[in-house]
Amino acid sequence: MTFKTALITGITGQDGPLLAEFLLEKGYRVVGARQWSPLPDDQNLTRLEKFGDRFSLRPADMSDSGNLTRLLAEEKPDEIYNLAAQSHVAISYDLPEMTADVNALGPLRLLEAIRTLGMEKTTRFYQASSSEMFGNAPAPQSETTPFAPCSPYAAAKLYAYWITVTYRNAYGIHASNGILFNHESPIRGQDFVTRKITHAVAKISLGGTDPLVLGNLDSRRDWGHARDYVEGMWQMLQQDTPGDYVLATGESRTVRACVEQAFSCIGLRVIWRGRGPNEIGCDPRTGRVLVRIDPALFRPNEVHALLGDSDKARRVLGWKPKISFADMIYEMVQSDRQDLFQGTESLLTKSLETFYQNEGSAHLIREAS
Ligand code: NAP
Ligand code: F7E
Repeated sequence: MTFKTALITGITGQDGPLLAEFLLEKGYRVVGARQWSPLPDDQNLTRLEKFGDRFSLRPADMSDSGNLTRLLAEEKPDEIYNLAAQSHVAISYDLPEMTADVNALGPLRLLEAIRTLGMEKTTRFYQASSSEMFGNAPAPQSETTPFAPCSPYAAAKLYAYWITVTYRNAYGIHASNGILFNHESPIRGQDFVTRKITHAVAKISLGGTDPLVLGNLDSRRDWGHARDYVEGMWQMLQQDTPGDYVLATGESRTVRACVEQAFSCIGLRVIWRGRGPNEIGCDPRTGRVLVRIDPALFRPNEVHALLGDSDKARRVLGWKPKISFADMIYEMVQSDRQDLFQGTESLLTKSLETFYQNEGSAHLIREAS
């Protein structure tokens, strides 16, 4: 029996391993494309070891056309999921040219390789487009909302979106854009706000004394779980005709609400005092400062409110998110606590001291031990 082969770029990120796991469980052969590094971080890939040689890794860089073309020629994938990107919006202001090269020209290079190799009719292509492309367009945002990118990241992603549509229309490639709203998981990069929050909360629950330091508390995001979203990516490539789909939960929350949710997982309530950069979040029982603001973390241009309308994906793909925001944040806090518990002995010792001081988190500490 022959199984389909999927090529996933960005295999070391958050979505790459989760999508790979999903496809491997379906029987696919999966090739993960990883950029070269002298110190590779394969932590997120350990979950794939159980699939043996149905999963393999190949070196690939989105800035190297020859490398990408050879990779496609050798692996002959039935499906390509282009997840590789410089995906941090704030960093894209510091590295705008690199962001454009990887995020905009990277997908062009892959699409050109498909064309050059005559694989237009045999290889399906998924492009990881982003809700950031909507910028500050009025909510809710759907496939018909006009794009208004307002960061180098979003502008690069918008080029990638349109070049995907262009190659679909010009060359008949089965190429689809998933316009995905924010999605998170325990393996989310620690520089993204949800994971930064859950990691800091986990540390505090284990006796850490540093407050959580954030930027804009009032921006709103439509946060879903990455496990639900990788399924939607696959569903797009199983359709007879390619298309562009929004994946979103249809619920929008502030960063502030995410902080409150995460602290509630360890039995702490947060009350807010002060305004703007002087605002702090405190534990009402002790007055301890749990959250403070660093204006350096504000962005030059903020996307204030994202709220997705994924009606098309729900109707055409039958996709819908299954994991709630509260369950996702709980899972992330728990996972961070587990990692800290296993990795840091001094924190573990401290946590025993806090065990009796903080009734709320006692049950979590017991579970983690
Ligand atoms: P992520 O965790 O930042 O992963 C990005 C991946 O791209 C990493 O494996 C990274 O490799 C790789 N990469 C970066 N530059 C590369 C290059 N020059 N050549 C080859 N690989 C390179 O991102 P994610 O959260 O999994 O998101 C997956 C995709 O969806 C990204 O394109 C992102 O922009 C898009 N997206 C994400 C969200 C979200 O909320 N997560 C929403 C909408 C769209 P290293 O590990 O070596 O750096
Ligand atoms: O920021 C605010 C920040 O970096 C969310 C990427 O996956 O989703 C992600 O982009 C919000 C912003 O994600 C901090 O200003 C406050 O309003 O977690 P984030 P993002 O920028 O929405 C989209 C859909 C993508 O496509 C991207 O690839 O949180 N915020 N304080 C902070 N953000 C960060 N990172 N750190 C803070 O301290």
